[in-house]
Amino acid sequence: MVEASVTEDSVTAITRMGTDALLEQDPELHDVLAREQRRQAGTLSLVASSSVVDPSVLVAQASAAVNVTAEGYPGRRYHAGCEVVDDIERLAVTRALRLFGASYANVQPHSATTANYAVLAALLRPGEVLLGMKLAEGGHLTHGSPAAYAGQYYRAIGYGLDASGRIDYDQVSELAHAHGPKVIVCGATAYSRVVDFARFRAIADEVGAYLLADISHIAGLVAAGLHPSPIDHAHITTACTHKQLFGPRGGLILSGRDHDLPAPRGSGTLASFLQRTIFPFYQGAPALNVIAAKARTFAAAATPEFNETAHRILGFASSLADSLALRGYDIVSGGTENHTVLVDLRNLGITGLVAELALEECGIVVNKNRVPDDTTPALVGAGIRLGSNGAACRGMSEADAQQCADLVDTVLRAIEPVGPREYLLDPQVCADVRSQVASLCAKYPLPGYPTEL
Ligand code: DSN
Repeated sequence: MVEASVTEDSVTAITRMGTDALLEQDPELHDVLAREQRRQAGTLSLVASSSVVDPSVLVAQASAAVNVTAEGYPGRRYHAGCEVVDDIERLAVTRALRLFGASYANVQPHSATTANYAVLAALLRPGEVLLGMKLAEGGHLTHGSPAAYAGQYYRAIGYGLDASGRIDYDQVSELAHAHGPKVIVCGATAYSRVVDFARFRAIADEVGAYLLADISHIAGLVAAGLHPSPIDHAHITTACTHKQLFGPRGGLILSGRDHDLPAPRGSGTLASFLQRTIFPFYQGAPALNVIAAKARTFAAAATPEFNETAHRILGFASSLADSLALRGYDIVSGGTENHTVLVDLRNLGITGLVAELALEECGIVVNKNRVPDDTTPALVGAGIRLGSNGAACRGMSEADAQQCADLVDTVLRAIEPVGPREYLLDPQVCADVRSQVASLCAKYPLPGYPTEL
């Protein structure tokens, strides 16, 4: 039995006792968790949706707040015993409002997918029209993909990119006028240019649609003021907290100047509608431990250190895109204005899957991705998506991005494709790149994580 030390505070004690108990009672699971930590420390993650969560966020998420069942909202719960967790949720809401300059925040969604679906399910009846970005051109499953709930329960219309690889706003306008959507979704998962939220809102107003901005991928840049904010353009903004905010896996709903519009189809305001939308309409009890971790995340995202990281996110991605372009790579849209670099590999004759596998063999983690006019299956992809969140969080600079581009280039050019999924790779190239990746990772350890593993 692991005992608490009298000199420790309760949070420190439970964290230590928990890890000691895990080691003692379940060494098998402890070993896998330790292995995963070592894998992250020793590999270069260029996954655009990846994150490095600060240990203080991990501790908040592992806190005893998880034990509380608290359906409802602070001060209006359906269970007793919520006095303290109410303070946790109020703290998270206050910090979210301040961080994004919003007038309304709901920190209960379990993910951005949940947040998006809750909002869509509340605003749309099955069969009504939803206009969102096509998954294959950079959108998200929840924005209306035929593979997902949104694409199957609503009449989902998709917009895409123009010839320059930017959102085709004229097409958005034409489709909106032709189909009269009730909701227009903007925001993307594989798009490297600034989103013109004001233009989306103008189109939404012309056709009487609600505008939903999903900023999951760019929430950190928005919070840092390095990407225009949708808060006062969109009626409703959603985000996840685990990508560019470096927080726990979870979702967030925000609203700005429109929060006190009359509620759709009923009484109250848009804000009270959104409260009812998450609970009781779509979710049950919230995860208060995750909300505690969100509170920690929002505070950290308001610091000058976070702002420096956000600047590095932009600098690293831009330098990576430029360096790869100089080496002959076809960068979708020709560059980047955020953290994402989408590389079309068709001119190299290798698939995204083969590139992903070969890079991972060499210690570089990316994800295969479809690119505009891609005819490959989603699990193959004609390109790869790179991102700078992880590297920037580790402190890597624009010069490091050039070295990363060199490493990626070295691996990709050494690939001998054998099929869409199979390839050969010179073991010496692999060993050389792995060794350079190990040096980079040692130079830039995961911030706040132990270096001796
Ligand atoms: N939305 C997916 C991505 O961007 O990778 C998963 O988070």
